[in-house]
Amino acid sequence: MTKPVLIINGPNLNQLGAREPEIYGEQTLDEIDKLCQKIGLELGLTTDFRQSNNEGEIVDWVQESILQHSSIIINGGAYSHTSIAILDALRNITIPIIEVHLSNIYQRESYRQVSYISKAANGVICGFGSDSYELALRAAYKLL
Ligand code: CA2
Repeated sequence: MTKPVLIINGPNLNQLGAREPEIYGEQTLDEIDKLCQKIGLELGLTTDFRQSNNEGEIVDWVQESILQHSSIIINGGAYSHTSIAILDALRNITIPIIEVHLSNIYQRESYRQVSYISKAANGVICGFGSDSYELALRAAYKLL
């Protein structure tokens, strides 16, 4: 039995659907969780979907994944652009890591165009709204 795919969502992503739908889409994070469960079922994968506004908690989850999960999908939110702590934690694991973003960060402000998480990820999917998560799950499946 394959271990669950850990899907980590960083700061403010719990607010999805409330503002800026033109950038992030209209889905709530709960709806994205349900989408991931549905795609996971199709692929024979279980998902463990989480959100935190705290950098240290995300570091703890990455460390936990070493024993508990088959792969990580991570939308680090704004921490993607700032957190060496999350990068160090990701560099210390060997399971596949897929970075996702709802928006195309390369079309946005210059400070969003750099991601520390990318330096540890097998690949990056961005710009497809909630479909970024579906594509990331399919990528995780191929890597497993
Ligand atoms: O495009 C993405 O997925 C981001 O990771 C989303 C982050 C942003 O800081 C990254 O640069 C790109 C922010 C998510 C905040 O989302 C909100 C949505 C509605 C209302 C408030 C926040």
